Parts: sequence; C-alpha cells; structure tokens
Amino acid sequence: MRDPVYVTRPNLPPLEDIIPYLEEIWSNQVLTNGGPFHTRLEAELAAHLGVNYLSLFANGTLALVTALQALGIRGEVITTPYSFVATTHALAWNNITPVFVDIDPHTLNLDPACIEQAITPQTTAILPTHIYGNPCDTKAIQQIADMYGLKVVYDAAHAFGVEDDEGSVLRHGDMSILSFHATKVYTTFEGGAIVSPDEKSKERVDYLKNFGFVDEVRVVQSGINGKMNEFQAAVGLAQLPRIDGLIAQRENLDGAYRELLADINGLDLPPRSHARRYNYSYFPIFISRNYPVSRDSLYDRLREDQIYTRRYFYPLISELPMYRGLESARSDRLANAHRAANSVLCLPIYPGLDRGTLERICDICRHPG
Ligand code: T4K
Repeated sequence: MRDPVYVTRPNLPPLEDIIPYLEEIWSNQVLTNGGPFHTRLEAELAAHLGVNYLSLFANGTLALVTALQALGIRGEVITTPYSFVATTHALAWNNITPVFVDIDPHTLNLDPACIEQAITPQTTAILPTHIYGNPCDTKAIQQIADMYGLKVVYDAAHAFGVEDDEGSVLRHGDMSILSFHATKVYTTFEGGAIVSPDEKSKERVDYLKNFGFVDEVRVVQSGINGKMNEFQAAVGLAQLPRIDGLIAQRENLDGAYRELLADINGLDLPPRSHARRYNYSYFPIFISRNYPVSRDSLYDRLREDQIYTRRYFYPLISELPMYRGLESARSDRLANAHRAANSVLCLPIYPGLDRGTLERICDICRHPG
C-alpha cells in the first residue's frame, strides 16, 4: 500500500535544529510578547526578503485584518474573487464591503482594466492577491490608486521571496501581508507578517497587534492580539537558512511537471512566472473541454490512487453564501474568474515529493480514463 500524497507537505527543519531553541525558551521562560526569537526573526526575515519594516503575526489572516485597520480603510474595497476566503473575510471583519472585479485570464490576478469601472465615491482601497505567488500588475494598480486617492493592500500570502525586476514584490502598495501557515513555502506552523513602507507605519502596526499598548500604562489604539509566539519564531529561525534550497527543489518539480505534461490535449499548464525570482508555491493545471474527462473526474481519479489534489480556488469567494448577494458577485461580470475556478486543479508540489510519485501523477493525468 502506497502512502497518500497531498497537495503540499511542510518540510520542517530536522528536530535537532529545533531543540536548542526549545532549550532556550524553556530556560528563559519568555514564551511570547516580543521575546528574543521574535525580535531576531523580524530582523532576519526583513533582511532575507529585502524589506525594511516587517511585523510578525500569529497568522496571515490577523495580519490582513490588522493592515486594513492600520490604514483606516472603510467603505468599499475592490478585490479579487479568485483567492483564498481569508482575503475577503478580512474585509468583512472590518465591516468593509467587498467589491469583486474580474481577473486577467492569463495571470489570474486582478485585472487593472476592470478596477476603474468599479470605483464609486465609497471606494477607499484595492486589495489584490499575488495569486500563486505571481506578481500582480503593480504599476497599473498603483496608477489607478494614485489617480483616485485609493490605498493598496497586497495579499502576498503566496509570494514569500518573490521578486520583480526592482526587488521584493512586498514593497508595493501601502502594505503587504504574508502567511507562514503549514501549507506555505515558508512555515512557522501558523504565522504571518505585515510589510510596512516606513517606520511610522510599522510602529502603528506593532501597537495594533499588541492591544494598542505603548508601555505598561498607555494604550493608544483599540488593538488586537496578533502576536507571534516564541515557538513559532524559533521554527521560523531554524527554517530560514534552508529556504533557498527548498525553493530550488520546488523549481525542479515545476520543471519536471512542465516536461511531462507539456503535450496533453486539453490540459493547460500555468503560464511561466514573469517574476525575476519566483517561489514555485503551487502547480495549478487547467482542464478544458478538449480533455477526455472533466476536472472533477480527474480529481476523483487521482483520489482513487490516494493523490489528494486541491481545487484552489474553487468555489470563487463571490459564490459563497455571505457574498453572493452582492451586485459585484454577479457571475456574468466575473467570467474569467469562473473559468479559472471551474477548470483549476493544483497538483502536489513540495520539497520531498519524489520523482517516481510525480511521474505517477503525470501518468494519471495523461491517461485519466
Ligand atoms: N490569503 C491567501 C491568498 C491565502 O492563501 C491564505 C491562506 C490567507 C490569506 C490566510 O493566511 P493564514 O491565516 O492561513 O496564515 C489552506 C490553509 O489553511 C491556508 O493557510 C491557505 N491560505 C490555503 C490556500 O490553504 P486548506 O483548507 O486547503 O488546508 P488543509 O488543511 O486542507 O491542507 C491542505 C493540505 O496540506 C492537506 O491535505 C495536507 C497538507 N497539510 C496541511 C496542514 C494544515 C499538512 O501536511 N500539514 C498540515 O499541518 O487551507
């Protein structure tokens, strides 16, 4: 009997690399509230990612909710329906109305051409996702934001380590958020971060994530508890020296998939990323009418062999019960997003996925019937 194969697996540092960190935590008994590992990880991650102002969080969703708070975003926010539910939920948790617009059919990122038509007097910001780690059209989005005085918050949960021609994609917009969840390229079990553009913004974020405390007696904002704890930070520190090697392994798997799946009728490969540095976080394929079976039949066929792919991102967020009544959720306006959601299948990709298993997955994709 073969082991099940999942869409992703965390590739943790060897246990012996973690033990010294745990010994230090057990000895100094600082578990959270900005301890020494938290401080070190903030500095090391900022340096690794090529950004100046990074604040660690307990998870990516809290980071997103807090970024919207920190920027005082209200009213309506233009966003993508083709993302993980947390992108829109973060707006809902801030009493902000999401306004869905369609995605570009090739990049699957928010289509800047659709943004302008959706702007109303209530619009205050744009919330795009760098989907699968592929950079959005940041120039076009910023131009629109500048013209209409809108903020831009990037959901960069998939974009750890991604760079465009001028550096980290995380420098774009007014803030970017990252996720370090167990399923992500870089993990701290649960975790996340906000990347701020300047010291003052980082300071505001840091107050907000710690109940608004400035010191023992002064509370300047109605903040939340978004802090990353020392155990998470220790995992992050032990993981950081390995991350480039892990991404290189992902790149090899991406190359192998492209080679073995290249000429299958009706199975479209993801476009190659135009990022200068990419992280190969997902391997989405797209099943069209010319393929011998439906996307869901292929999903089931792979499951029969205990290969658990995922339909990231189906259903669209705009189809969920709490959002589908919105005018902007109308399916005729989101044709590209619907096409992607109905045809996508994310194949397993993670360091440690062996070549034999990858070939078996590709064989099933070639002969699904
Ligand atoms: N924005 C975007 C664009 C995001 O993609 C996400 C998270 C967020 C914001 C929010 O960030 P966080 O608050 O999560 O930091 C997963 C993750 O829970 C979620 O973090 C992620 N996006 C989303 C794309 O995927 P599920 O429901 O698919 O996860 P689950 O538990 O089914 O795991 C998928 C596979 O991963 C499993 O079949 C096996 C493997 N796995 C999973 C876990 C949790 C492991 O091997 N070990 C594990 O511990 O949502």
